[in-house]
Amino acid sequence: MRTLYILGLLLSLGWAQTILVDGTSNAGSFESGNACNTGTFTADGWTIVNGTQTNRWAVNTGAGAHHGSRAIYISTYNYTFPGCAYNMPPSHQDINLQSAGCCGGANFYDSGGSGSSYGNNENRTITFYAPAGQQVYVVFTSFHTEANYDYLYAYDGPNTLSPLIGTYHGTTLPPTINSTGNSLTFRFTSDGLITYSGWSAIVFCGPPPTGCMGIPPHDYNTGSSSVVHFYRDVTLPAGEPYMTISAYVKVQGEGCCDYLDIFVAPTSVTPMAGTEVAATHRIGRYNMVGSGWTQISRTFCGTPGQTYRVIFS
Ligand SMILES: [Ca+2]
Ligand SMILES: [Ca+2]
Repeated sequence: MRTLYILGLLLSLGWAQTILVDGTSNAGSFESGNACNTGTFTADGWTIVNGTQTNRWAVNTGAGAHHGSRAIYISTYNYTFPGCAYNMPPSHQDINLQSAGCCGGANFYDSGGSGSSYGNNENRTITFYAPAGQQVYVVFTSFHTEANYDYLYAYDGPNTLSPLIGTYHGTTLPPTINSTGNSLTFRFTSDGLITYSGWSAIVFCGPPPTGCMGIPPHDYNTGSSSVVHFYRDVTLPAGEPYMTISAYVKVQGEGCCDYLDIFVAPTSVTPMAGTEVAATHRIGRYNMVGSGWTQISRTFCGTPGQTYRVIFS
């Protein structure tokens, strides 16, 4: 039997926030249930998928949280990584992210850095290395070169002889890219006229194949009828590759079998009662957290401007 309550408050820390659930004055709750306070509750932008189950998602309206009573927040913020910033170098550089202490994130810019443009007639390369068995991930947060004249190339390997991943120019933000091995090379070339601001990106190491959080596969599988969900879509703001979902939860279920899961999936994923969301989308799993409210916080990264489906199951 599952007894899962989600509630929460969240982390402010000065980041931009989207309030997903605000328990104040019964606004924004998911649904009333056996353990809920009385009152009128609404889904407030969330889709609840309970099927025929009696499980209830509840948002407490009890005292004491960041925004009124209890809420779930998503926080986004621009990261900078002190000591871990690389401009496109005049001559080739190999960057070992692990030995530099930058596997958790490094800022990567054109030759002009974050504040200036690249130069004319550039031909520069850099290679980032993750530890063996991991991959290099790159999330672009801004991009502007002269279309059809100033090109950024990404190669899946240690040099420009490695397979070409993509060629980027103009004002279209490159997609999030990653190596298949543990190295990724960039080359930038510009012609002799007209320069722009270049790019800003975040480079980090991560395990294959599930992306930023590297959540390992799980071997747990339920009987089909007890899987319920609630979900809504959230768009990452421009320039914001990271999203942190924070909440206070109570999770009291069978130690063997009952979990609260948090997923971030493409909007093509539609949760169905009785069916688990694919584990590859999971960013958090909680079981036997206890009878008291416990704060949880999970961060994932995606493509700025893209819409994702946040799913609690
Ligand atoms: Ca140019
Ligand atoms: Ca720049």
